[in-house]
Amino acid sequence: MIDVYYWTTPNGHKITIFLEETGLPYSIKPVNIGKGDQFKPDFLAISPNNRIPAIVDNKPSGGGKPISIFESGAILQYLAEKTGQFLPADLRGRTEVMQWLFWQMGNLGPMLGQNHHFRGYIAEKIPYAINRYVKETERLYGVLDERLADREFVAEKYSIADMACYPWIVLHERQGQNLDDFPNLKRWFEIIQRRQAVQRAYALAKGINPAPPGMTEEAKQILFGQGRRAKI
Ligand SMILES: N[C@@H](CCC(=O)N[C@@H](CS)C(=O)NCC(=O)O)C(=O)O
Repeated sequence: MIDVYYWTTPNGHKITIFLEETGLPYSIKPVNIGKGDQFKPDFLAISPNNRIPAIVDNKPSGGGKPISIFESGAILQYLAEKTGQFLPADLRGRTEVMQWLFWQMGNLGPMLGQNHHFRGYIAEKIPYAINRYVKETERLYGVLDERLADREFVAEKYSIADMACYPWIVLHERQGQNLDDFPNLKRWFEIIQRRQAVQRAYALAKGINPAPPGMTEEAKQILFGQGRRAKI
């Protein structure tokens, strides 16, 4: 059984999509980041960067003590290697998936996260910041669209690279993007959206956090301007 420290955000969905795709048994441990659960010592022991997702594999391959992992890219890689699924074993195929996985981790996630922050979450609208991150989002969507021009998925087959990118594209409207401007990306998006496992992952999220999209003032206080804070 895999324990999944999870909240209903793009980085959380990546892991539940993988687990639903593979059928690996898992147990959700909700970490409500809008209430500050990410600062609890038990969670920080697993995820020292106070971010979801994280997992604990209680039955690692080869036996031994449970293994804990934070960072969604490291988790996807670990689970793909554990199951032998969604990451090719051959050098070229594996390298292709890993470079797009890292591209998501270093570009798509962080930049779109800043887009959400400046465009959506804060009351003060700073035109320079909004323009910077909306444009950068547009650029990254363009990179993906170009990549998908002659292939169905980001790498040769559906992989952990697709699972990492998809939850961020779900929020395209919030990012000021129109998928009609990116026809290859739109086709890819609709193919993944139709997958049963993806639908199950998003349905599960609704059960865990039925709150409407958006952020409460309490959550903003907890999430923004953290600086160096004492554990709670
Ligand atoms: N690079 C990390 C990013 C994780 C991340 O930013 N998680 C957010 C939710 S999407 C979080 O836990 N935020 C809590 C906080 O900011 O305190 C990953 O890919 O796992």
